[in-house]
Amino acid sequence: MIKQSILDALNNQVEAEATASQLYLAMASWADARGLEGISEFLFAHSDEERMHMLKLVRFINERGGKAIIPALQMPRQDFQNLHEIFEMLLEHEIKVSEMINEIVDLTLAEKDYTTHNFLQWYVSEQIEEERLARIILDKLKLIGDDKGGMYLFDRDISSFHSPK
Ligand code: OFO
Repeated sequence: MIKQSILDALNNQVEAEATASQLYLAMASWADARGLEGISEFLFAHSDEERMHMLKLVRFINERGGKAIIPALQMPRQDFQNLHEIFEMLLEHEIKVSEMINEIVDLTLAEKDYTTHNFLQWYVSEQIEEERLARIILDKLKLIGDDKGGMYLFDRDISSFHSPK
């Protein structure tokens, strides 16, 4: 049976993944309303991925004899200054999620819960990839600056930067 401390941490993570999904959905919708087709598709897909991360946790908790808690969420930001702000926020959020995952990994070792420890390794790798991707995108946005032609190409090519898994 899964320990309560691990259960609480995993349920907290369910909320973090759901929050990320909603935030990226709000960003996607913002980009969609501005005709940024490639960027909105990328963000819609990223939002779906975060929901999948949440579902994976929900299923794992229930399989281990715990009870997954489906949380109420706060309304995410609806408006953003520009793409730079969006991807800065996204990177910041991913860094926070990585820290949370690492803390649960620490806890699983302290509690000798090697099953959950093993399960979390997928999230550890996933976070490396997501942070890497967000940094690549931010670097490209910095290069483009206010260049409209560059932004057109960025919007066209973003899907080839590898969507998060
Ligand atoms: Fe990108 O956060 Fe999920 O794990």
